[in-house]
Amino acid sequence: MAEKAPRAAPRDKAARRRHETLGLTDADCVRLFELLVTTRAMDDAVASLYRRGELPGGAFSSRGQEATAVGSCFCLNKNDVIGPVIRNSGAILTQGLSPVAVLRNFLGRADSPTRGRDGNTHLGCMDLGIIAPTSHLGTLIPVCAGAALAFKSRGEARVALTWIGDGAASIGDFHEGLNIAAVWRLPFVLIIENNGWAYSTPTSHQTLLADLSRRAEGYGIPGASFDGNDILEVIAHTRPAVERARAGEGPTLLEARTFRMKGHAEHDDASYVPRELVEHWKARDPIDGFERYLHESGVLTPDETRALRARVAADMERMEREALASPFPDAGTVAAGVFAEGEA
Ligand SMILES: Cc1ncc(C[n+]2csc(CCOP(=O)(O)OP(=O)(O)O)c2C)c(N)n1
Ligand SMILES: [Mg+2]
Repeated sequence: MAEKAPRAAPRDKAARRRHETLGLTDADCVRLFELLVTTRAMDDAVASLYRRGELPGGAFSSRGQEATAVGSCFCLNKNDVIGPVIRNSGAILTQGLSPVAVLRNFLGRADSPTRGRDGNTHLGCMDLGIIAPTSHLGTLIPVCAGAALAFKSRGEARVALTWIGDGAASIGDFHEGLNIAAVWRLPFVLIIENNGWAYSTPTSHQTLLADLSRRAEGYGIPGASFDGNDILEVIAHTRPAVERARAGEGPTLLEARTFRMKGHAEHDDASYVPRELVEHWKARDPIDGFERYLHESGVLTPDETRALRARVAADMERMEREALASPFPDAGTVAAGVFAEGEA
């Protein structure tokens, strides 16, 4: 057996301790990196399928926001529930769904989670605690608060977590869902993913607040804003919020500051976003940043991260082929399961 390449000696002990002070092992860091790289590879595969005319619907990407989704979901237990939105493909992978299931869903195939009824991102899997979203922004806040109410009523130590964009945080459901979760001290965590834009509307046209987490004060709950492109920061803030919820102390409102590195969806070239802003955030790419941390802390060598990236790329190509080979639903059955089938 080939001998393992020697690891770089940690240049800075404080840098190495950063993940250890959060209770994360080196193996946890490798898993986080793998999830980040897999999320991007999957989003890129979806974009490529869209451009090749393979998708019946649109293609959304979480490029630039992977650390927020993966890091926050990493703080949950397997029996907790999440309500993912369009920038949370990393969360559904972290919760345990296979990328091939997501690809099949975008392709509208019969063996996808929506059995070909969706052809987009509206997929869930209750076995993995993933609540399927609808397109109506904000609705997952009261839905997840409702799941949290069920956990509390049954005396189960489970947590519900969902995300909301900076734009959708202006919707009435935000207030109604978060307020009732606060008043009833529900085991609920809400993360605002402030990526600077709601389609072509900048955040400054949505709110005068600089720190969106300050809204927490209005609900009498804790809040914090942090760098959503630094996965260790995401974990450092989400973990106490999840623990607080699980301990029966109620919800927390978090704001992850991040950036949408593509347009709203694949059809949008984002020409309205200033070039300098894109460059500013490109230098803060969450995956490249974590890779540098892994090298500096001695968790993985550059050769090891390169090999991991190559393995993930090869796996994604295989899963894309597998998804493309999946059957379309039988046209005669497409209405089955769309509406509740009760008595007339
Ligand atoms: C209630 C509602 N209003 C409008 C839309 C149309 N819409 C879909 S995504 C979007 C922008 C969302 O921006 P943001 O909440 O910041 O999330 P991001 O796309 O930046 O992740 C809009 C206006 C919708 N789906 N639902
Ligand atoms: Mg936004």
